[in-house]
Amino acid sequence: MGAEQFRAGFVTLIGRPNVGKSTLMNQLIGQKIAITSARPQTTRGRILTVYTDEDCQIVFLDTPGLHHSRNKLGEYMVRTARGTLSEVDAVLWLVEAGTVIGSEERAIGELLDKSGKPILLILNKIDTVDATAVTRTAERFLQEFPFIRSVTQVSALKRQRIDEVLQEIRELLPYGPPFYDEETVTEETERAIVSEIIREKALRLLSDEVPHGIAVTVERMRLRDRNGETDPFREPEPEDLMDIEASVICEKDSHKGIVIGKGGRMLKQIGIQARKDIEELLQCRVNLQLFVKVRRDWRDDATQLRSLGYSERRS
Ligand SMILES: Nc1nc2c(ncn2[C@@H]2O[C@H](COP(=O)(O)OP(=O)(O)OP(=O)(O)O)[C@@H](O)[C@H]2O)c(=O)[nH]1
Ligand SMILES: [Mg+2]
Repeated sequence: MGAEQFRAGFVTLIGRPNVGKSTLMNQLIGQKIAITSARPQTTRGRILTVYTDEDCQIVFLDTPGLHHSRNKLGEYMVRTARGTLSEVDAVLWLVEAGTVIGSEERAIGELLDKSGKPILLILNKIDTVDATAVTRTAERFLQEFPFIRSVTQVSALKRQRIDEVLQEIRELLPYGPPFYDEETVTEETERAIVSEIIREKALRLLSDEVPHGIAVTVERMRLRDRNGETDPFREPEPEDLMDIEASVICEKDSHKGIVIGKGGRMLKQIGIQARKDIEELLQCRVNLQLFVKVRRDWRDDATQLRSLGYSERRS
């Protein structure tokens, strides 16, 4: 393929919380970078990942779900998602396959129409509803939102028709050289991915209101070789040990005990599950130490949000 025929561009994934944006993005690039959970508002920031093959490069932007925010964190999340619309060549609008159009879909539809970008509707979770319901959803969306370019029915979870999505995007991208070298999968730092993995386990294991008020910071990552020597510039080898110290931050004193659990069992479980994924990510052994801290009502505190990386000043 000659350089003049290579296509490259940016695509954002937009939709309500919990529709499967992060799951789909991970499937599109073939690697788990963004965390996912059955809880709405799992993704809190913009996550950039890269798909590259011999004739195109697609830079994906995963975004937080659009919702009526009830605190400053929520406002930041919605601003972040909307902000991606001006940066991209096309938009994947994700909805669940059985969705009945309501005020939320109309608000998102209006926003997307105004963006002037090509909108590809993705009906996700087709494994959960029957085929006639999926077709009906497609018809209703096309009728109500005539600006939609195409409709693709997928199951992100079951990896069904993922290639069709890539094909739809490919045709819309402008000709041009790639933005990233072909090995690049994400712009996220290792430290950021590690803290997200820990947050994912907390989201999945905790219940009620507690997990929504959780943030995670990684204080220290230090690699030791078999002899206990440390060298910050070395790539990890399987026999090495990465010492990681991280804090699980909650927003109320009463939540601290819940995160720790009876006899420390909850925190231990979060640690065990996180360590497994982190070892896979880093390809070395991991010693993970978790601490629990309280930062009272941090989700509505601008200073706290900034220090946790939930602000536009993040580079
Ligand atoms: N059955 C089924 N479940 C799915 C599918 N895709 C995603 N899910 C599930 O839906 C839930 C939400 O998935 P996420 O990828 O975290 O959704 P999201 O849109 O990124 O959510 P936010 O980050 O909160 O906006 C998870 O439990 C996924 O496993 C699918 O195709 N079929
Ligand atoms: Mg997400």
